[in-house]
Amino acid sequence: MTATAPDAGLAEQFERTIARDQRVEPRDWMPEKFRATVIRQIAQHAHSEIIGMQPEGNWITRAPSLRRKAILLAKVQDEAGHGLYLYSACETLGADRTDLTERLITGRQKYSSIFNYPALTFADVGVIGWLVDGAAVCNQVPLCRSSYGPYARAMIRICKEESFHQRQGYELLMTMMSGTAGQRAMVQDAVDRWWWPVLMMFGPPDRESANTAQSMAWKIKRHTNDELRQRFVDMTVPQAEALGVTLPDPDLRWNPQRGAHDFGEVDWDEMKQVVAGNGPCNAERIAQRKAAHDGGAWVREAAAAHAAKKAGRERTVA
Ligand code: BYC
Repeated sequence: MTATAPDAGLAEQFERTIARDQRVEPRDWMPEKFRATVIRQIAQHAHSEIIGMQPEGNWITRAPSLRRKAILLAKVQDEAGHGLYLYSACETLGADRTDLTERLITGRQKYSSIFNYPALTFADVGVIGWLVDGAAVCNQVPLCRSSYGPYARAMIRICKEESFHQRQGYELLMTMMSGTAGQRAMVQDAVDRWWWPVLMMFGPPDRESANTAQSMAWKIKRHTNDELRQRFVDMTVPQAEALGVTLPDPDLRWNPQRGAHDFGEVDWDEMKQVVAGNGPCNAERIAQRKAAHDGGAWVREAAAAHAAKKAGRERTVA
């Protein structure tokens, strides 16, 4: 139901809705560029949740105890759920889920760079919870106030679950840090490998962010990439201290003038390479997603046949 006629009254109403901090709903008129931007952001987010199941999913069969296995299974299942809410939110804008999946598999739509790094040890599962989900919470809590209604509402539940995920990661790491010297070294090694890629999750620096200005004006995004990256660093430093790990940045220090931490420059060339498809696990992640999609073809066919049969029966009864 795409309303394309830029009727002055409709455009004014849209602007008023944004100015008053109200939500744009699926049946409302919206500029096509707004629609395309929201579809792009939600689709990338949905793809990230689905691809994001892989690094941790690989550890389900190797979790060190039944308790850790049950926790991990539930977490990965939550991520599938997040993907589903987000694909549904995208469909309210007229996007087609099959098409979105196709775009992911063929590399025409992006997903978060972070999931192209490998989870090498079980400490990585804890660090993904603590830092990756921690960054996700920091980035996504403001999106509960995003101007597109179905996205904002989906984010409320997602954020509750993400903050639970973050705490489970931190609890796992606390347990490992109170274990052997080998376990503590494993946690530090995982922190050293994930810290910089996590800072890339917030997107390119504001000076290079193509979408931030317009997305902020439309209140799709509520803060810039750099603002949220700073907030995350400030939030994480005391957590690292409490845990007893060092963050691998020699330039990281409190700046009393700014009332915030200074920190080193992210390797933006590395980020560009990973986003362009040349990260350590890009090919593997997409191949696995494609295999799962192809393997599920019979389920989709059976569900469609069942739905057609059911509709036929209902027509006969009526
Ligand atoms: N990786 O103009 P910019 C999770 C793209 S799921 C790859 O600043 P924008 C979790 C960007 O999309 C985490 N691509 O863009 C799941 C844009 O692409 P186009 C996912 C990136 O949209 C499972 C271009 O670069 N979270 O937490 O204003 C387990 C220029 O950037 C990245 C979300 O999706 C990146 N890191 O801002 C555990 C949150 N960064 O225009 C955890 C929602 C940027 O070429 N999304 N790009 O298509 C957002 O908040 C914003 O879309 C972003 C980027 C801050 C990510």
